[in-house]
Amino acid sequence: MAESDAGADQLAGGDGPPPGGGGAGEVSAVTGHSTGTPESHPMRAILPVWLLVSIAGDLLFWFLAGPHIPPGRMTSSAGGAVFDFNVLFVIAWPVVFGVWSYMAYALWHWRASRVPNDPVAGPYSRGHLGVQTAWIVVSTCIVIGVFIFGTVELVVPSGAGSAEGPDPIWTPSSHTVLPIQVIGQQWKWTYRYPTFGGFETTSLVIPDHTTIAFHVTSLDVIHDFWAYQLGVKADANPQQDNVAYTTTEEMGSFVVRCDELCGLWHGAMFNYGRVISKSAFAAWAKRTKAQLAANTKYLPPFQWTYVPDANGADGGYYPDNVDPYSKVEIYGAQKVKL
Ligand SMILES: [Cu+2]
Repeated sequence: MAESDAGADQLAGGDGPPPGGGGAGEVSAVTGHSTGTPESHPMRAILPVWLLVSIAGDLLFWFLAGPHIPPGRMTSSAGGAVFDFNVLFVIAWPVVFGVWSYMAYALWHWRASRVPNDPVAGPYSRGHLGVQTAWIVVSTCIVIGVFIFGTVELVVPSGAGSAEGPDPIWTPSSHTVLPIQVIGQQWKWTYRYPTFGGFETTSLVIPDHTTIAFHVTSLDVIHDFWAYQLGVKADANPQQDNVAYTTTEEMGSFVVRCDELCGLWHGAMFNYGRVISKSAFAAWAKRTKAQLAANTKYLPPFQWTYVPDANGADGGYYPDNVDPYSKVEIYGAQKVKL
């Protein structure tokens, strides 16, 4: 901005050479106003246009695109991510459009063909107090505002769907939190339900309108539990209980992927999950607990973390006398013949 003001001053008869054929009486093609004095700088005439396009763009985005921004609103953390993105867009758009406007003005105003014999470099600008003050004040307000907004948005939804380690700083206000253990291993995800006897499944089923505490861990290398539609992402580290909270708000299905390069079949390390009604979940949990009872007894007792090598040669999680690829195993996978 400062540069443009000084530039206009110079073009209007300051130290610089007169613009080609124009001089003090130059008429701006952008605004139709004279650039003869600093008060009538074309950028001032662009301000109302900038304001109008900024407000219109923000409103159109908020009401037309905003509700459809991924990852949707299946959980508090997904909805929070959408809200945060939309607010940041609304803040960013006037800045982006302001930069574009000035760039368009600069490209037009200082184009080579307009002043054929002039050096390409524009004039220097120094000492415009108003522009400098506005620049610092506006920049500071935006940065501090975004900092406060970001901090509040991180704290209020109990960590915003991100993992907080074994001892979370921010815990949910809800007193009924359903703990679900997420276990990563090369190369699959499984889920244990400690409040239902510790059975283990290969798809993640969770009840609607419930605060969930995901306890994410790994049996081998570092994986990353990424349930995109839930807005939850947490590293799965061996012998670490990494806690991530979220509250379900809509029913639907979602994908769980590994988001940490973890070996040859990392790309195939995904499965699916569903958010179902509370009553359907209660029935599902009761039914699944009974169905998997024969498998559950072979699992190690539920713990927040596991020490794979302490238990045996088959990767440790399963007892030595149980082949994890046998028929009693719940995954349905076939043992690879080497
Ligand atoms: Cu992985």
